[in-house]
Amino acid sequence: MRLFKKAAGFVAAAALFAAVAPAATAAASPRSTCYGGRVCLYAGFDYNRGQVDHWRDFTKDDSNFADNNWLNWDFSNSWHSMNNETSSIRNRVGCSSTLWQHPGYTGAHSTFTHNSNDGFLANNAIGNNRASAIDIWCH
Ligand SMILES: [Ca+2]
Ligand SMILES: [Ca+2]
Ligand SMILES: [Ca+2]
Repeated sequence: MRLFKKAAGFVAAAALFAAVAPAATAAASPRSTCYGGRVCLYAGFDYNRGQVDHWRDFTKDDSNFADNNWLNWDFSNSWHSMNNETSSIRNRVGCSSTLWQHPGYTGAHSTFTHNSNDGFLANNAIGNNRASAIDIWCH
């Protein structure tokens, strides 16, 4: 009886693990949720839904994306430059933030208020695949 209980417990634990494993994988990147205190940028439209999950988040200004790589879904380095590739954005940083076309905060730009989302930058002044710098106003 004691042995049976142990075996049953193991089966239940294994079933639970199988059930939660896919959800844990999906929640690893901010594809569905951008964490508070950050601006999340995505290489694809619609926050990378259905696409390769290249993303990166920022807590303060960055004047030049040329030395930044996208992260993968599991937070590992994609070794793929994020310069001129941003296609969607979520702002959870607590203030407005501006994407700029050129390094050093020049050229075309678009500003996104706190708690805003834009899954399609092609119809914004910054445009698709052009952002090279981010200005976060609260710092
Ligand atoms: Ca892109
Ligand atoms: Ca848009
Ligand atoms: Ca650019």
